[in-house]
Amino acid sequence: NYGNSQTNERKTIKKLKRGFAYKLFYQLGVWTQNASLNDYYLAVSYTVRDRMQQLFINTIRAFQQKDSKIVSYLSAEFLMGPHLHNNLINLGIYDQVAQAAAESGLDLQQIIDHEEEPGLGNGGLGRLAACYLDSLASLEIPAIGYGIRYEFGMFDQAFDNGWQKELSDRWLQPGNPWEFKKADMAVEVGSGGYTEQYKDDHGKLRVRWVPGKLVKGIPYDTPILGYRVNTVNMLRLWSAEAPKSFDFAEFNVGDYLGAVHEKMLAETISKVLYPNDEQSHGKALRLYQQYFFVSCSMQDMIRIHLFQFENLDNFSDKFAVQLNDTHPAIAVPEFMRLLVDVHHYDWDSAWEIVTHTFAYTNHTLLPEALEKWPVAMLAGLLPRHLEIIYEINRRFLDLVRLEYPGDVDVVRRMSIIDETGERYVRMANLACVGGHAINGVAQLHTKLLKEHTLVDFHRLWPDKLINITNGVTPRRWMVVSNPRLSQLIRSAIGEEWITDLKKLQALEPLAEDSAFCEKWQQIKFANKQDICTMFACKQGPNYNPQALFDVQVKRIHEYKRQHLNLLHIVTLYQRLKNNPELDIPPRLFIFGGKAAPSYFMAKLIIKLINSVAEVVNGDPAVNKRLQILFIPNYNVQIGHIVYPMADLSEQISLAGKEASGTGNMKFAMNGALTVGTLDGANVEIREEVGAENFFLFGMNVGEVEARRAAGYNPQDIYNENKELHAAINLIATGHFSHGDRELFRPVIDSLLKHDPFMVLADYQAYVDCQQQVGEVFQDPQRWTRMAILNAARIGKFSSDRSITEYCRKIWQVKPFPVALTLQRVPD
Ligand code: 26M
Repeated sequence: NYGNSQTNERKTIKKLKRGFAYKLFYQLGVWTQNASLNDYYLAVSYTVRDRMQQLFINTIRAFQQKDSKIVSYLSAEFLMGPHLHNNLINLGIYDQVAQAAAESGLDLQQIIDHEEEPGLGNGGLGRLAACYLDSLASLEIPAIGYGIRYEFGMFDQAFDNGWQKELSDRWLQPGNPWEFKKADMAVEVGSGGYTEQYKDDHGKLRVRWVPGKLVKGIPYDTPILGYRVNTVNMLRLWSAEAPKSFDFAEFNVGDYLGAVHEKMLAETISKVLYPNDEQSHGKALRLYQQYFFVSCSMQDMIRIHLFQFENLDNFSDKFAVQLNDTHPAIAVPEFMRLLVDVHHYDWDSAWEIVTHTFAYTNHTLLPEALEKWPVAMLAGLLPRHLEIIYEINRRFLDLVRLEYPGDVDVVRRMSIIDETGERYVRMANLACVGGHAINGVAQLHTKLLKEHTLVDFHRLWPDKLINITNGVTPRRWMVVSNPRLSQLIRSAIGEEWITDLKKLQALEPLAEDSAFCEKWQQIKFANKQDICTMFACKQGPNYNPQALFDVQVKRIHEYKRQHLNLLHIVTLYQRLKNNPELDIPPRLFIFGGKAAPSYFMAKLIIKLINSVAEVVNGDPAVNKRLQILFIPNYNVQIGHIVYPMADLSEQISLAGKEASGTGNMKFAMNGALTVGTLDGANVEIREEVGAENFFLFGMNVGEVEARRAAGYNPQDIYNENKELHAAINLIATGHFSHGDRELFRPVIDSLLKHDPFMVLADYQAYVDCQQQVGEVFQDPQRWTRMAILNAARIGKFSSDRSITEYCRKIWQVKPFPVALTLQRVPD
């Protein structure tokens, strides 16, 4: 009934317009004439948020039904990215809101772009948590994401003369319309103090922790919409405040300023997200952040449980708790403490509940990234937890000794306490012992966990270690960020792929359809033009949208080998200088990524890329065919722009170092081809899209091991490879540093003396492979065909598939569709 739906549409738009005006006037207290862009952003967001409330409240009601099992995703990081656009897409009201905005004299795109993204994560691990929340809601799985409401998220990156500068991220300053503060749901968390034994009412000897200090955790809830379903899950982030009773006590003895000071200290707990660097490993504040959010979350789940059941016996039937890396692993002794000390369970029953509740995801093989905390630090901060960890370890090591009689080495390796020097608590061992499942994040990663990092645990419990390959949400990474491509796919094969990504397979025959291929090319070109207009080149001619857009965006780390990419650029630069007639397609090299503030080498690599960019972009002899753009402040928002315009995705880590990677999936979904090593999920992507549609180079894990065993000497390669020799010398002799030969010496020295990530060993294979890339790009038909096949065959890497596997293999949860039983408030 067209006429009727049209009047409904008009009604919706009219209501939305009224909503904007109402929010502006009553909630923001401004008049249309003097409203700022931020006022409009808030007014639109509040209007959209109102439309989520009925679903949100009904979902929370469903959580309280006895037969619904809830997934709790515990993560120190959630890199959510902007909410407004995503919520409009998931609610299915983008077009109406755009129309209502237009009729109110507003540009919806401008309002969307105004949002300050919640960047409460470093990179892959935090963004994975966000994709998983999207899939959990879209699959109608009841779920709560538990984390920390950092006042300052990931720092903003700026460049100052090519060097990274860190600026504080005040994301809450403009106001956050997506969260609800739940002051009445606050919980208390202790620290320090001592433990004591006492006799309870029945004369039973018990232990209790008498903390020296308390802080309050206040939950802030953000609704997480599923895609066009009734389920609206919740992200519950904890903010630290000083308890009232506490500063009153100080006030009574007259130390008012002392009390204010203590209050300030309490509030630093949730002040800032630590950028991931090794430096933060020893920091008591970081450990306390972890304990703080974990304790709040466990207490919260217990409260929810006891609201429905009279005891905690069946807790693990109600909650499945996933530990996102070891950052929340202190949950294991905390839950034991709550069960034994507070709820008076005996040890064995408590342990049964705990181990059935938790499961642990490992995200790294790098030994230096495995978390460990000094025993002395735990003793001071969490004395009861240290006792409990010792008891867990005592019982666990008894089991190990029983299994391997006389093997003292295996006991030393598997112990939760590292006693090789200063004593540490090994958080990975604690997480392995305290849960019923451990998973790696890609097939290769899981295999390496089984063979190296967690080999002893795998031998002891052969069924515990499983693989669940990462995935990303096609809602955000296609529908939201690439509207042109999504529309083309919709008009070709319908919309089922949005919730069932394997359906993209229907695109395969269209790779032979010249009309479709032409549209595909036009869209890529339009996406590339967008970025050329957004970023003007500072040193040379404007960026050329005809060029091959060759993109590497990810955190700057030596194992990810941004400097290998750079050596290729310098090689091309030399070739062009030596031979101006050289027949290679024009390329734009795009970089994005932040370096940890204390990671000297990573920051120097940023400076090096920017320095090469300055010379190359400014050189008229090459800058028609070679240009470099380092986009500052790479974050989710920039990701929305970058993935849709890429021709080539750089996934060039040393084999065995990248656990999975998730950017690799986002690129391929948007029709970029990959140049990559056999590392992380690249292996599976290549398997899916076909070896003939993937540019593979470099050593595999076995070859890396063999090369190292044979005594790897990078100097030999430097001496033998003429082009490499010249490229390194060009940098070393100051060509990119105004003659300064010292500036980049640490990078050069590292490469020539140790080269821990074997950049030189893979250099020639990489350069040769890139030569092929260039040749294929000069055949646009062939390139487009390959790109379409990549997108068509990428279905496996939807986070919907990952989450479905977690539900079946680990959590034992099923969809619980939400019925809208609670009605809206009456008009
Ligand atoms: C550690 C100490 C102090 C402060 C922060 C940290 C820390 C924070 C995040 C350490 C590591 C962190 O993240 C690691 C990470 O992002 N790993 C990536 O996880 C992705 C999702 O599984 C994988 O795709 C990547 O391969 C993996 O590098």
